[in-house]
Amino acid sequence: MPKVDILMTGAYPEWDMADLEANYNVHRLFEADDIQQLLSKVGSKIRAIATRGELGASCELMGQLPNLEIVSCYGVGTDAIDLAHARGRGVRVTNTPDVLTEDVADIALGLLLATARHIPQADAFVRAGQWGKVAMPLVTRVTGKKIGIAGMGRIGQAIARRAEAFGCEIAYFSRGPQLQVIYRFEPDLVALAHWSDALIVIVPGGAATKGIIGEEVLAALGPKGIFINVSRGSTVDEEALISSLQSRTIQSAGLDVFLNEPVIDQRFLALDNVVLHPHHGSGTIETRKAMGQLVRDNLAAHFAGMPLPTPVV
Ligand code: 8YV
Repeated sequence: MPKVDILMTGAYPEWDMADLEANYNVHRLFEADDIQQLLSKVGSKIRAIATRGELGASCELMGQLPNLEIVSCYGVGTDAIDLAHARGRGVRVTNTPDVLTEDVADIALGLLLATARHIPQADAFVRAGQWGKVAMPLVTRVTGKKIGIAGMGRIGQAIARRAEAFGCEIAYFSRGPQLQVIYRFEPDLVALAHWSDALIVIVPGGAATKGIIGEEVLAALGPKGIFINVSRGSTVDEEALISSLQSRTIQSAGLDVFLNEPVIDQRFLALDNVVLHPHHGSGTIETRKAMGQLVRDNLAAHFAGMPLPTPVV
């Protein structure tokens, strides 16, 4: 049987690339000098897109692939995929839920600890030979603090379990109360921020959550408040966040996601009260191997006419 033609929007680790190359005709959009030229040459042959969470698949791209059947996303967030376009054309969409939950939750807590306990600053302090010469400034405790979590899906719950182990009190904001959890539901994000010592955001990206963290929420979090974002840069009004950090309206932030990745707003770099992380919450070997496997399993199932392991559309 001839190999199916697939289009990749971005690179995967070498072990996934090798496997995909062995089983499909892989067309690398991310290496094309002229994207339009590549699309006009191979567009009509493409039956699948293999993409990544942050790269997605626009309606403009899918529109140039008349024989597209499936978009398989390496990532749980599908906000960058035009799901309405896919639905309208009967194009299937899959993602990689569950396998990355624990790692993203780990990095949420890691960023909280790094931000509150000044771990990057402490590392710089030791390397600069300051230890023993001046006192390391005292920092903020995490244990026992009030943690507000915006988003109580799988990752939100995994974050909450970790925060519980730190003896933290937990409340959450979500589309509605999540019956499977015991934490206090707070329908008002401003009220949640006001109550919280640290606010962790893990809502899905997309139109419904665009800019939900704005000036009012940050002001409510207050000058001792810590803000952590492991969701999408789009959930935050980044101007308001930068100005809150500059004016110390909030104490500090730990950020895994930004509005313009990877070319983030340069004003973040000048701030000493933010810990920056390059959208790498799921970036462990173990999880990335599982994500790549799931992308391939979804593609293989689709082309074998079998049920998709993790369908979104
Ligand atoms: C990945 C993500 O970093 O799962 C998601 O939605 O954004 C991340 O886990 C990304 O998809 C890998 O490129």
